[in-house]
Amino acid sequence: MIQEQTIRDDAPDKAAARASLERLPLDGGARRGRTIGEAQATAVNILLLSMPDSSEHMPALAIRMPNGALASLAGNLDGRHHVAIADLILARHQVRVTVERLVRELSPDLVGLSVMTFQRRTAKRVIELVRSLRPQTRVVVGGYDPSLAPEAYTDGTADFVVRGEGEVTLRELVRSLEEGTGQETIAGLTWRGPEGYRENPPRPVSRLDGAEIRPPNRGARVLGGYTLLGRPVDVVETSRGCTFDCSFCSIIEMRGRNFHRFDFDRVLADIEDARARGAKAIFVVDDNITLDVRRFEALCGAIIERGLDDLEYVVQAMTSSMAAAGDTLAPLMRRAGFRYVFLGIENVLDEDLEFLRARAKNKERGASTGNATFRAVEHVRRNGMFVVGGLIIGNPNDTRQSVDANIAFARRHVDWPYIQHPTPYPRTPMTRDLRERGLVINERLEEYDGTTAVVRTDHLPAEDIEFLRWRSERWMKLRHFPAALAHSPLWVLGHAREMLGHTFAGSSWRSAIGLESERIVFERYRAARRAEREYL
Ligand code: B12
Ligand code: SF4
Repeated sequence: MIQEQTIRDDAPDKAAARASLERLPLDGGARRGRTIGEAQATAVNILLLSMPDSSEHMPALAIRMPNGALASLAGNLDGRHHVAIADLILARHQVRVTVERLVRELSPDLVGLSVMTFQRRTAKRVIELVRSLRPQTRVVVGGYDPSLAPEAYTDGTADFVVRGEGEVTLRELVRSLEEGTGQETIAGLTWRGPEGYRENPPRPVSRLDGAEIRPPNRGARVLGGYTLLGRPVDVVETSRGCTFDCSFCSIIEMRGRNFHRFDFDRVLADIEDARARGAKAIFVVDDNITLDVRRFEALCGAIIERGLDDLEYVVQAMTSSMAAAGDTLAPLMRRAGFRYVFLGIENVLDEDLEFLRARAKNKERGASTGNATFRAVEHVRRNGMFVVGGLIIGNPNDTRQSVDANIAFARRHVDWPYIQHPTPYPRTPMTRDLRERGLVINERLEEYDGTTAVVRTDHLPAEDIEFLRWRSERWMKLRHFPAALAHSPLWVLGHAREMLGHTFAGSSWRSAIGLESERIVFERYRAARRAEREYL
């Protein structure tokens, strides 16, 4: 019942989308009016939400992925509780009406939100809405933004902030609410007591080796319509953590430098579960799966052996590992069903890699040969997979020439560009550095989506950097359309107009024949992005 519900994001009329919510389970409604803690040991009604905000590179029209954290959290609550997951990306044009409906139908005792920094403003608006609809509902926030900037939520916004990994912390929090006991002993939790907020000690990261972290509960999802270019998509994790410390990455402050693996039985069962629920594509969300290349190869072998190679996989990989192990790894990946490989190239210039603390990425077997990136790209492409090229341009010393060099590289060597600008996320080393140099020019966090330049360089204004990226990336993306068409003809033909509309947002017939400058088109594109960010 729950799984059958579908809000199609591209549904032409809102009535259809509303109708698809008609069948939300009503058991929560029967419990309306009760407050947790009133009764001893009663099940808690929990609603978990992820935010609708997406980045330019993840157009919701074509890519709507579930938030993996929420299913994992749901799978780790005690079975007697009622839990519903709603990924608001699936209802991005009807956020208000969807939240109203969910709160009315489910009467949640606890609403949990998963938030990235650029989603903070939307999260606060959603919380305000929830509180206005049901004042007795408690609010817990988690994910990267609340973990790394808890102070943004302890101004009355949230009742609880879960810092770092959430499964065990949330489980203990829900138990404490159910039993009416306090939160003093729950590691990793910041909570609101009678004398204000209190920050409990951090929770050590889980080693993922026992039964502490149970498998995800995808059955708790109450909205449908996940897609990756027309294929139903799900997410799976096989490991957590990374031992590198790139200056722009939030991972180290989030969980320290470590790497823990789930065992293969669990991973394969998880993929099977996703497939049984209809997934045809899997996004592997590991922080850095290529830290243990031999294990990754063995995993590909296990996927093939278990017959799970009929799915299509997308994964993020480190260039140095791919360059060094590509001879054996890349053919295995292809056989296992990998199609898109996101390579964190970051930058093709050594000086910029130094600033990003990512020089290791261009090394092969520890030697600074300076061409690991090229070798990695070659391995991926030679084996029939596509390179999603992650580059960061607009670093402090970047000049027009260095920006152009990276764009030229992307044009030649990547199949789908994923070019971003340095973005000062809370507590990363890069953020400190950029602030000390006075380079941050934009404090509107909702624009910290990676493709809005919010940092200038010593030589270029932020707007020019973004313009250069935007101008070239559109055409690079267009080049991938034939491959997408060959792979998913019906879907691409059915959505070609909208996809082109997204890629060339801001263009008009006047700009097409040269009567309007690209700068004017760029301004229109930026205005459209600003409007898009107003979800409620
Ligand atoms: C996979 C991934 C993606 C996938 C997302 C697929 C999906 N739908 O899940 C893709 C490629 C689409 C993506 C895109 C982006 N990502 Co991303 N992504 C990641 C990555 C690699 C892993 C995240 C993950 O799923 N981990 C597995 C889950 C289980 O762990 P988790 O999310 O941390 O959740 C745990 C806790 O945080 C907590 N928790 C989380 N939510 C909640 C909610 C509650 C209520 C509670 C109690 C606890 C809780 O409990 C969870 C279980 O332990 C991270 C980290 C990294 N190494 O780079 C970046 C990361 C999360 N991404 C980031 C960013 C910025 C983006 C983009 C904006 C730009 C970009 N870098 O590409 C876009 C925007 C996405 C969009 N919505 O449009 C940043 C976030 C920084 C910040 N401070 O906000 C990260 C940290 C990378 C970085 N730059 O440092 N991303
Ligand atoms: S290698 Fe990837 S996950 Fe690891 S610190 Fe660098 S960007 Fe973050």
